[in-house]
Amino acid sequence: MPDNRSEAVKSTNSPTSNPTLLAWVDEMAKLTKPDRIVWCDGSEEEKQRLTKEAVDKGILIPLNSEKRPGCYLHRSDPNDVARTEHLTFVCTRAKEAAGPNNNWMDPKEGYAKLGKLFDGSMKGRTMYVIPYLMGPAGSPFSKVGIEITDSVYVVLNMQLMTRMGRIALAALGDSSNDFNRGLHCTLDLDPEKRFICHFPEDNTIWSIGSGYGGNALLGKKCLALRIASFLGREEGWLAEHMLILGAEDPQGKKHYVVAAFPSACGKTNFAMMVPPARFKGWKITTMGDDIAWLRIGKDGRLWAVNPENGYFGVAPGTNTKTNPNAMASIAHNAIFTNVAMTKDGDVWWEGKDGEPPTELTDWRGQPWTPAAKTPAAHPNSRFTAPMRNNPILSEHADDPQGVPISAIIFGGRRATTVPLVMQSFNWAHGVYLGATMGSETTAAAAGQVGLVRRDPMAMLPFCGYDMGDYFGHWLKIQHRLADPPPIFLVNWFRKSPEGKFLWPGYGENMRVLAWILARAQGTAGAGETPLGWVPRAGDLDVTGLDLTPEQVRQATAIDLTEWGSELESQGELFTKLERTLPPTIRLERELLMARLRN
Ligand code: OXD
Ligand code: MN
Repeated sequence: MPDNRSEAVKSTNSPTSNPTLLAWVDEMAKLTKPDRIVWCDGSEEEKQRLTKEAVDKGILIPLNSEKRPGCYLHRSDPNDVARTEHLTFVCTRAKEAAGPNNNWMDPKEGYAKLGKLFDGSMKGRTMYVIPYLMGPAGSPFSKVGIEITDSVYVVLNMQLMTRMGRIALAALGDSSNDFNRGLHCTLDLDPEKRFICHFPEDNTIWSIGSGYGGNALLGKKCLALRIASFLGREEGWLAEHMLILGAEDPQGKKHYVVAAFPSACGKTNFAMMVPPARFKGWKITTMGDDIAWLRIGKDGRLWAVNPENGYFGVAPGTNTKTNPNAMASIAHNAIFTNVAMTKDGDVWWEGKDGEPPTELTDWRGQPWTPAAKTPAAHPNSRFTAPMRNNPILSEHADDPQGVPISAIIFGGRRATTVPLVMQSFNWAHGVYLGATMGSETTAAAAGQVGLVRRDPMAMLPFCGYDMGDYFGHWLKIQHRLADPPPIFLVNWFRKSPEGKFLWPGYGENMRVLAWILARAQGTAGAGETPLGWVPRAGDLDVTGLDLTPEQVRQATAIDLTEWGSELESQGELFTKLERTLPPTIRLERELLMARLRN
């Protein structure tokens, strides 16, 4: 009997007459052979319908409707709980274009290899077509993506994380072919058949075998960082792994900063920070907590837009003290992934408020008590929440132009060496500090946790092209900036020799931010060291902080011997990127080495 399935799916009602889009969806349907096609419109009615379907199939578990109205829990396959960097590929025609920082696959091989896996992969399943917009509607900087997926969990997450449905089709229009083509299928979640392939030259992403956020919500890491960084280089802008926050001082003066930290290093907490009592009258607002698209405005300033519409945050450690605004954001209409569940249908994770309940269901669905040897929530358990739930959401979150940036911050998770804060001497030195940033690995990616690795600008897993060229692109950006924002390096995670954190972090980071903003305006002092400008005693406001002067000294100290070893260990990165490393970056290191030897 002839297989007329693709004929049947073709007749499904589609909400667009865009011929390129229709032809592509048809082609993907012929490949994956779904039983039915559903075009997502992003409506509330659709959300209710798909949520019910997900609940009926056990994909979502409803939570206590009084404690967490509109909230659901999802439990992943235990082997699919984090990004899989070793299975993530950049497929450019020339291997060199992807650079030594990426796994590379020939595009022909990529399409052929994954094509075999996609062939018939949606038989018996529904194929959802998700039109989505990264960035505010009406912004010349926004990008349209279409994600085809077999996962209702992906649809419901994309609904929270992006501007999805009709709004995106309207932005695309009836004739444009300028959209990202994303094809995703969970298949059978077999890690042996898991690949996340990017084809930046075709504005295409094929992801198979995983339902995990960073692998499956294609608008986020795949489009807004890997593909966008590639496009940004061609088009003269930057796609960065950065939060964007606004800070208004008691006099009503507003500034915006961007900050790049690796995954699970506190971007969401910093972006939603509550200033301590000492900083009464200051107001922090959140533009974004993970990704910034940076362009040079007509005024020669750097402007930032958050392409996302929601938060996909790390749950463990989040509580009403560390991040009350995140807690408010997840109070209703949120999806939780791999957290624990209380007896009365609420959520729990390590580091949530109060003592652990005496009985829980852990992230795998097993009974759990505090005597258990394993955590109740997965260390990379997540919440997905609409940004509109955030009580301190910036009034510019939907502004098509974004916000002008006064300072750029880079930061890693480092137990030693890197001081609390340091300002670069100039743009090139700042690019060098970002480029050579090291950080301890976290549970956000599969693999060992706690190893220091170089994570340039927190973009190691996300830069869609050669990292040396990326540094070159950053350096070139300066030429078009009338007044480049100052660049800073921070470290909230330094520890004493006894292994205790030296800095309280969270809201107290406001003290560091206040110094950074004052430096940006030329109103705060600093001392020069061979490494950069640092706050001297008295420059950083530590009034009311529960730390001894010795603790503050230790948190801010620069040990030149430790920096000697740090520079040594940067050597590996320089060797790896040798082919394209800009001479400026090499010279910055040599200059620094010479200063340390003096
Ligand atoms: C994220 C990540 O999910 O960086 O934001 O892994
Ligand atoms: Mn991230």
